[in-house]
Amino acid sequence: MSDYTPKPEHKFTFGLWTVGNIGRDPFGHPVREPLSPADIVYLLAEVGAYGVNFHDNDLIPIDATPAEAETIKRAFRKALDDTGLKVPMATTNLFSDPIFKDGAFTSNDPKVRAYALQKVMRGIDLGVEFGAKVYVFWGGREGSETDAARDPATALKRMRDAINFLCEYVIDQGYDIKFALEAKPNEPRGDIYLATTGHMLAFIETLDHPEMVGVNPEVAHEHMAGLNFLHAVAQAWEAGKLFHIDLNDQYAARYDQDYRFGSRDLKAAFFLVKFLEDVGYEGSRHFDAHAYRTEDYEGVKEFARGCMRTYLILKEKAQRWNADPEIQALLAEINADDGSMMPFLGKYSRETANALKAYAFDRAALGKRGLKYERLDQLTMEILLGVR
Ligand code: GCO
Ligand code: MN
Ligand code: MN
Repeated sequence: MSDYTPKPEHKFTFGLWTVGNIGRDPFGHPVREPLSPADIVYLLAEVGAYGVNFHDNDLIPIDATPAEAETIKRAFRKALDDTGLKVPMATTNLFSDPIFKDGAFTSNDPKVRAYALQKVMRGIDLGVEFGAKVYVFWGGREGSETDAARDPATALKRMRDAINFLCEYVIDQGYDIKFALEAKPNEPRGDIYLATTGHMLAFIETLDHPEMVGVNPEVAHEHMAGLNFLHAVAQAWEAGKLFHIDLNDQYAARYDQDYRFGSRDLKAAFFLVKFLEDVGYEGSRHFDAHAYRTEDYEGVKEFARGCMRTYLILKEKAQRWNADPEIQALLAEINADDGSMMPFLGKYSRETANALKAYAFDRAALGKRGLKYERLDQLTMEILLGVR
């Protein structure tokens, strides 16, 4: 029997807003009493998490006085010291307060845009104070219900100006923190700008300091758009931009469900875990998910334990997949290469191009070849189903 106990080296993290979610939804009132940030830290330590992340206002309410803020920070710091939990990531709430109803960085009101910058700078200071090395930007309100309100190209320009400003702030302060941009197609706005991880990756290249900025892809957000999450993650990884990841689960074409990791599309979760482990991703495995609204705090703990346990089970399944002789034989066959195309598939030269144009391919034979992916997929399913 394998050991699926979470350990610090697994880098499992949760947000204060995840296990601390009180179960409010657009149709119903909270179903759980709020916990203090310090209590959430103790809860996370009990279930075996490595770290805890926060929005500025998860930790310190937006209207707290400096004295109240100090008291909260002291209790939070004590809980971190008592438990050994780390704060690898922090972020800003740029969506709850009415001031952000039409966006933060992209608002038409310059005062709102400037306030958003002020709030993020203070949030970065707070994150750095607790040791965060990644700062996430999720622009939940950066979008529209009607494009009459704003030209979306103007929105992008404002977004760029804001991130450029904040990169300079980090440099100026000498902080050791990177930015990770998180895309979401909709909810709470009708449409959110920069809707997918792919959009974000393209946007990053237009910034003044692209080296400081990566992405924070989230399973649910790509699934909401009907996309393949692993493909987004792989593109980010390949570009050196996978700075953080939000793990959860979600049915496509529905409201933002934020289910326990692996609870909906086990196969997608398997290939995701396999990818992260195979490539040696070293960042946090952050669960940005919520327990079902049916649960009390015992259920919340079950939820958190379940996220981590499923990850570790899938990690073991991935090792099994990698070690499976039949799977490996199939992969070797599928990827067989007799070297004859080597001259054509490397760097361009005029001679190579001319030789390739003149080469006679047996197109019919190549098109007839069966690729054995049915067998490969079924073997994968049998590993997942526990009979292999
Ligand atoms: C959501 C988002 C948020 C962000 C968080 C951190 O759909 O609500 O995923 O949970 O990840 O604000 O930036
Ligand atoms: Mn989300
Ligand atoms: Mn998220």
